[in-house]
Amino acid sequence: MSKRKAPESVGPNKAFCEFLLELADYEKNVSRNIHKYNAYRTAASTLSRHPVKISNGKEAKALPGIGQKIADKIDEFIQTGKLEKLEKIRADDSSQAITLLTKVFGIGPATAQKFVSGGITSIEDLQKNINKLNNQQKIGLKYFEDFEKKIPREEMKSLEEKILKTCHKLDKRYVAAVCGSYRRGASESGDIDILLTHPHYTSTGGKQPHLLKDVVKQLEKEQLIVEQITLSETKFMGVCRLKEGCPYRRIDIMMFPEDQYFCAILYFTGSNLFNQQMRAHAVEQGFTINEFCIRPIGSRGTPGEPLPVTSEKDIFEYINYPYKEPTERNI
Ligand code: 8DG
Ligand code: CA
Ligand code: CA
Repeated sequence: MSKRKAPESVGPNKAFCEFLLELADYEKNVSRNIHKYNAYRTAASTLSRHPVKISNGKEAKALPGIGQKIADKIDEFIQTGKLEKLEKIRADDSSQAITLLTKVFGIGPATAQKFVSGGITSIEDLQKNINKLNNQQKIGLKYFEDFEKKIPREEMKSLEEKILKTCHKLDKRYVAAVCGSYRRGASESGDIDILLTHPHYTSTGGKQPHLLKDVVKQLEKEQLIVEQITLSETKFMGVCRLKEGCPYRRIDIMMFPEDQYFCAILYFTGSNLFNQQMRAHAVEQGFTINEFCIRPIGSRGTPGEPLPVTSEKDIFEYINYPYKEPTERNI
């Protein structure tokens, strides 16, 4: 999966969304406070969907997911045109360096901090210290500029067509779908997330490692996949390119048993925030959902047996949640 990308900051409250997302990034990468990160992102998501420009913190606080502290920041921003906290962060070289290094695929916040403490603070520094990088990070560095580029929907469509065609050339029974932001209708995506299943592969029927490997091998033969990062029975991470002249793109292919396909497609369609909210609702209704299955939670708090699922809608119905089309899951 790609680095968690910011929800789009658009609309009349764009300026607020932008500073909230910048604060969110700081909390994730530098302070490593995932709760604050989630709080800022939830607030930004709410504001990006609010149709009118808010004029003070109090108005913002009346919206879901915005508390007093964020309301205060909005007031400060409206009154002074800036945020002291953000000014400090921007002026701090080490915070800026950590934020930069985490943009490299394979470098997480902890590794970025380690590099920065060791004096490695730029992309050039990474290039000079290749020996300190693992395989995944080397690939992240090699394709740094391309991976920063968003993939236009048209290119996503062409990639989808090619990959599906390849799968079906191997075996008509493969079922494959591009999930992630593409399935949510995004005009551009950060990477390609493919979900793959096959009727011969079920959660009780044993492993079928060749099913994913065959697809990867064939896509390599067709020169679509150009680099492997990891390949297991169930997950491939790598690099692909539609054709010469196009940028290199990050691609994930996840293989799921047929009976878990719909929980998987729900999970990998996202958005991440949508999943969080849906899972929270599920728990309130006495269910637990993950990328494999939905299970009722028993009286002692332990999950029971997975429930039968034959569509995404089934999952929504179990937990009494109004069905949302993928394009309505962009929160
Ligand atoms: P993008 O690639 O266009 O930036 O957006 P995306 O397709 O929504 O994000 P992604 O990082 O490629 O992840 C694909 C889906 O995986 C995402 O929509 C929801 C699901 N997912 C979660 N939790 C997490 C998580 O913690 N990390 C990642 N990478 N994906 C997650 O529900
Ligand atoms: Ca991804
Ligand atoms: Ca994606």
